[in-house]
Amino acid sequence: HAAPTVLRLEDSDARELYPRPERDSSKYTRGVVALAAGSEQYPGAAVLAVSGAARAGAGMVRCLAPQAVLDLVLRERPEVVGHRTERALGGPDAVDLTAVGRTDALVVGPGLPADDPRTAAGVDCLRDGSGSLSRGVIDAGALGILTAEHRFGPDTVLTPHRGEAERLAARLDVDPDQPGPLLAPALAQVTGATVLLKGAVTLIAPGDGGPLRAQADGIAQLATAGTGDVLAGVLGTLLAAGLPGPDAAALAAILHGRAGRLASRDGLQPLVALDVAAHLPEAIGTILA
Ligand code: NPW
Ligand code: AMP
Ligand code: MG
Repeated sequence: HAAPTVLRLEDSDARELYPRPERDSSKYTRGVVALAAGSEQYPGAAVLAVSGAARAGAGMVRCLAPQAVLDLVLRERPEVVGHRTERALGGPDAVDLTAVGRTDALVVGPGLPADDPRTAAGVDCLRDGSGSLSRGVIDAGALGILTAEHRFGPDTVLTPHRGEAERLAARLDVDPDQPGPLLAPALAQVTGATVLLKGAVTLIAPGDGGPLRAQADGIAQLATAGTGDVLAGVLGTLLAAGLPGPDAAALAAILHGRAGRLASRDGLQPLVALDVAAHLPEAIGTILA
């Protein structure tokens, strides 16, 4: 295989893509993102993902989680609408997470174990054909349940880090050892989804064989627990606003990288994941100015 052409993402791409609110926008026209995130083991992942979603400019953020997780989320982010999953789901067999109310995009996975009822239900919502929603993010624990039977459309984005990508590839009969610029398109091709492969250079591969794009503007201070959960939330908001999967993924990578740069003063000082979320408005403002 020859190495594919990689387009490097620039601020000008973000300026073009960011969905600025229109004069007559409402919270519903800007987009509603629902997140199935956070568990007893990882309650903080829900806080991080909803913070990324809210700070990226969502019209509304819903969080679907057990009460103990919602208590934590709402203490940190009172603007989030909480849905207790014990009630919203009515049991492990319930499939339609979007039954909680209007939802434009679903994020499933941050802080979720593979056997949480929300994991399979969320992935099923997004499945090609039978799914009730075509727009969403499959991250972390939800990547761990994907098999060769799963197919998605281009507005569903898988967001593995290298370790998750390799484990997924092994299950899908894709060579896990190939370099990122080959691995990301291979995973996109077999799943039909857009694949955002995270790392020092983040790669975005559309499922239809479209051009590979790279975001290399992040700083190594982003290598800390929970920054990927923030990214999943940002991406959910951009999908809820109606951006096509590959564009939403490109824009999320640019904004997340810039917020990390601002939060760490160009990499001079450490950051924590919530700092990345807190710097998203400044990242957006700086890029759009
Ligand atoms: P090794 O050991 O380096 O060879 P996991 P996770 C490998 C939640 N979080 N980056 C690595 O191999 C997440 O949302 C909650 C990372 C290792 O074996 C998930 O639900 C937080 N790993 C859950 O925790 C904050 C790489 O992959 C394995 C790699 C688990 O997520 C933290 C790690 O993958 C976290 O976000 C790379 N570039 N390359 C919270 N505060 O609530 C290879 N690996 O086991 O899925 O662990 O990413 O920590
Ligand atoms: P996760 O492992 O899911 O928490 O995601 C980690 C996030 O940090 C992703 O957005 C990565 O692109 C980013 N990241 C990790 N390591 C680096 C690095 N060395 N330089 C820049 N960004 C990084
Ligand atoms: Mg992660």
